[in-house]
Amino acid sequence: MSNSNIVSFSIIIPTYNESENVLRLIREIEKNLPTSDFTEIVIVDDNSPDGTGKLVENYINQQKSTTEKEGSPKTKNYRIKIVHRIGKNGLIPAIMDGVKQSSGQNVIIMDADFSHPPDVIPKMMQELKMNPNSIIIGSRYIEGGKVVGWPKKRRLLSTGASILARFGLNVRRVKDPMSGLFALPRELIQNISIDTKGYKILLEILVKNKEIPTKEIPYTFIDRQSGKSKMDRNVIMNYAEAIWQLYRHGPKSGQVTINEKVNKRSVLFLSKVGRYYTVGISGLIINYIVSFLLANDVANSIRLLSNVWYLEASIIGAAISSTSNFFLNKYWTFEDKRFDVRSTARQYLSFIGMSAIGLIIQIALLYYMVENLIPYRISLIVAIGIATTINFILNKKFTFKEKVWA
Ligand SMILES: Nc1nc2c(ncn2[C@@H]2O[C@H](COP(=O)(O)OP(=O)(O)OP(=O)(O)O)[C@@H](O)[C@H]2O)c(=O)[nH]1
Ligand SMILES: [Mg+2]
Repeated sequence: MSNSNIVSFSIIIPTYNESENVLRLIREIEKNLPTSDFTEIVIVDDNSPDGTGKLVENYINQQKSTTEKEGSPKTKNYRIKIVHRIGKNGLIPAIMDGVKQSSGQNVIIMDADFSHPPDVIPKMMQELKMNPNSIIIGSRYIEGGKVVGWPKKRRLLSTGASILARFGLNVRRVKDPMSGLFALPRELIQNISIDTKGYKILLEILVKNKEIPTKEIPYTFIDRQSGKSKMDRNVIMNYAEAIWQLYRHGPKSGQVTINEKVNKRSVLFLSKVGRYYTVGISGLIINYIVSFLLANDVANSIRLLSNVWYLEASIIGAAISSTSNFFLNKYWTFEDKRFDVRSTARQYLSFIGMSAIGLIIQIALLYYMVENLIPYRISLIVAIGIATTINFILNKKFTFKEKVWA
């Protein structure tokens, strides 16, 4: 028989405008709870305009009055609690509030919209009892798990974000690190400092507890059938921001492993390469527009802005675009915000010099490949790719005086 003084599990369910789901969900959970443990169902509502909080409140009172009239059934192995918050200020703060106001030795987090089927809850409890001190994750992405009802775009977004998180943040061991359904001992969640606006609290916990064992159990995620989605562009922006902050968490925690350092460096390196390429593309566009506008298009006898010979126009185009490339790379790619005349001029000359070297490499490679019967189009792409990367490394090291691999 369970001891009602000891709460084994607190199921924390954040809600915002879930009036169509919340009571049905509570009933389903009640039906599925094992009798062996005392459980607390904690609804954390952000003052939902649709009255979700009130509904739960009434439900609890109704249960209480039945108990008073008929006496508590001996088998009742749970209680329901509602936490009212003053307003909507994000999913993670709501969850953390729920955790604080609950008392279970273990905590389970789940959504209210039936995306997380109530019948996996007992399985998760069982797993956690068999593996105490670990994180049990309801997983869509291991064998046996799946997602039903998401359009292709959202599926792609979710898979992409998971991959980004798994590899970028070094939580490779978990296939579904962004799951909203998980169970863990209270200690692992209650003292964690959450410093992101993120949407995915599990990811935070995993990044900050790399040594804790995890176990995934498959379930079928079903897209919400009723109620409104809170997934909007804001959420995506917050996610990107949260990933970035978590990523920077590594060095702050002082517990970075060599592996993470390498990981972090490679992400940083790639992000700079990415910016460099982006600037390069902007340069091509600027070059094209300037050359086009300046040139006197003889063939079509159009006079655009001026009337220069097309080769001169092209040289001016190249000069303007290398200048814009230089400033964009200085300010954005290499985040060098000092603009005093002397050092900026020195960097500018160096940048042009490196670009010239890049051009020579590009032409040499192109010549070599085409002579070796590689199709021109492919050769051109490969040559530009290699030359730009070498160019990037040269500028990183000599123009902006950064270590190549840092
Ligand atoms: N208390 C509280 N709950 C929230 C908040 N945002 C979302 N929720 C709840 O958190 C759970 C997950 O939110 P969902 O809107 O289902 O998010 P999602 O699963 O990413 O997106 P959809 O299912 O497409 O809507 C649901 O139970 C929501 O009601 C919030 O700001 N405060
Ligand atoms: Mg949902």
